[in-house]
Amino acid sequence: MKMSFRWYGNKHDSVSLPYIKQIPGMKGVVTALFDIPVGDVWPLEEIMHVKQEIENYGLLFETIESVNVHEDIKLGLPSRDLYIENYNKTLRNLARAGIKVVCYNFMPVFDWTRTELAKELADGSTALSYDDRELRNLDPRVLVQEMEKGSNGFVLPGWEKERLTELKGLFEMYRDFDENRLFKNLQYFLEGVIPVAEECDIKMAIHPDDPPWSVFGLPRIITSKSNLDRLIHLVDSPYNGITLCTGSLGANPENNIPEIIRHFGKLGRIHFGHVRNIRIHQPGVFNEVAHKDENSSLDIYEIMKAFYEIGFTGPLRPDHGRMIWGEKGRPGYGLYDRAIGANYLLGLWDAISRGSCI
Ligand SMILES: [Mn+2]
Repeated sequence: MKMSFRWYGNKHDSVSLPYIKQIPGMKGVVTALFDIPVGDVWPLEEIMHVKQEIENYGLLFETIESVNVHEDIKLGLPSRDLYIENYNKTLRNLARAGIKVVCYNFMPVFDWTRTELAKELADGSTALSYDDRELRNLDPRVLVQEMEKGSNGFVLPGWEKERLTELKGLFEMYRDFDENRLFKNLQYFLEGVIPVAEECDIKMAIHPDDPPWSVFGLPRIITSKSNLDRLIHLVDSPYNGITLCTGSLGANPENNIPEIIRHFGKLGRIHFGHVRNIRIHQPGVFNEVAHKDENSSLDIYEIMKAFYEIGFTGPLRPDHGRMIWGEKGRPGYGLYDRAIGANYLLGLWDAISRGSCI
């Protein structure tokens, strides 16, 4: 397992590479070219520039999160062929820079969704939270404004303003869309990119939908063990894999995360780990908590044990953190709580791996 840290680049992050370097046990940085519009080819020069920046600090640059999928591909529009071609050009450029894993998601219109970006917890820290009852009464356009207001001046990936200005038209286009249709479009995309990923030796790792259920009536498909099983068989290649995000899948208590890790791990389809803890208050209502939390809904020890048991050697990162100690930054992506989280995970990993040798 290679402990990694998500970084938004010099322009878009309050956390700097020298600080990331100082986190004990930190091996790699996960990033993307955030200024390239979705659907455009990532220029090799710019990829090499970021690679250099990261490697200058002795950190690995092997994982991209994310190369986003253009909406036309999800919608299955004729223009998708051009965007798939561009995606493959990006994969080829990333391979030249030594990238091994590419994370992406296939959520229509909205990326990860929360109703509050700074919910105050009992200890005075703040965290991202979600309440289905609130979402149900919300106009999607209001949510977009709220996300922007709460973002502390950072552009939240997946919530770029330009992408969301045409909300009404997008909703119109997804009318009558069901899961099967979205799965079909995902299959078309994978049939287009997996052969290139194989050639490039880049593992594609789909991120689960967050939360793992329909929002605003839009279909969501990467939500459960059975749907993940369906995904890996759309194109039966080890390069068609998963980002196992515990907090996303875990928001539905029916998803048994350690069991899901063991199942897909044994099939060799988990290429990237996101470990985050949450507390579910009632169905559809949850907030994020510290990786170590006495009242959480996920068993982080069992989760790390499952990763260990499958012999996981890929990148794994603490996912979102709380905002603590007065830090100001990108919601979910401050330095302090993620650094603490990373070291809780590393501590568990040490105990599990050394203990099992006795
Ligand atoms: Mn995640």
